[in-house]
Amino acid sequence: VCDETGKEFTDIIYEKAVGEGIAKITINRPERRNAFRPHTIKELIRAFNDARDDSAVGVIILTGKGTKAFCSGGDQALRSSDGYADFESFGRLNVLDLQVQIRRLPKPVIAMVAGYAVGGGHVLHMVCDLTIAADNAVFGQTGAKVGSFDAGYGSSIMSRLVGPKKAREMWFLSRFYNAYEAEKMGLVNVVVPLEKLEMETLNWCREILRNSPTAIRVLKSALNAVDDGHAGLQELGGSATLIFYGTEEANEGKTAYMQRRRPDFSKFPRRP
Ligand code: 2NE
Repeated sequence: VCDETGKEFTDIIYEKAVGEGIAKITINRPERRNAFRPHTIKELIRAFNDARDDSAVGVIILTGKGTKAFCSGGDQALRSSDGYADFESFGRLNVLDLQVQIRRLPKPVIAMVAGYAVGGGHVLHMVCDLTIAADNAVFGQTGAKVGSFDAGYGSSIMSRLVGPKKAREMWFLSRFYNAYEAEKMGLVNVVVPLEKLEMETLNWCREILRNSPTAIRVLKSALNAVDDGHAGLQELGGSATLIFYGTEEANEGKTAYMQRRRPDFSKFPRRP
């Protein structure tokens, strides 16, 4: 599968189900339990951009290759004094850009988790809108053990999902939790047998795709708005502008400007 520039991906697999409205992005480093390097993140960002811009896509699945891991976080072999470095001499934490991208993407992103979702991989599933877990899934933060932390979404979203006490437990103790414990904690939406994971995820996608894309777009930004502060309100506000541009009232303003006349908004109601 090629990306939009025609270059082949090396660290991910990017697929679209033609006529279905579903894109699937798979982290493809199973020999490293799907740990990501900066290059992996760059490819993920390109694939998510493509799925966002493709109006035939309504839902995006994020997953990991194989059944052993969704993602084990940053590739520790590439960790440097200033982030993670692969082909470049300086390190970076570009996974933070990916988290923001998923959060602001106006389409639902579903994490389909088999095996380990740990460290930065655990944060990735948390920033997705929904998580469907296989019964072999394992969740946890390893930061305090390996000398790392995510003090951004990795902390604040977790606290929202599981509550402040449990979030402290997850981060301070670095314990792992099985799929059923994670479900009980509110970390995942549903747990299914491993062999049914893909089918169940597709069913959730299809149910979403039957519903109004605009309603879902506005709901996603509304559900994030308070937590995301000014950026969250800006995202929600952008949807309001987008919808307003389709009205006769907005069009009158633009048309009057183009015709160099005074706009006439008199016929538009001032609703209570
Ligand atoms: C994921 C886990 C629990 C799996 O254990 P197991 O026993 O199933 O597999 P094993 O043997 O540990 O791993 C298989 C191979 O994958 C590599 C291992 O080194 C091993 O390589 P070989 O010995 O076969 O050569 N591997 C697995 N995870 C890796 C990783 N993250 N980086 C590099 N190589 C990795 C177990 O593997 C595990 O605990 N992994 C480490 C999890 C972890 O600590 N991740 C980093 C957290 S920090 C982070 O992600 C982060 C952040 O905190 C802030 C910003 C950005 C990122």
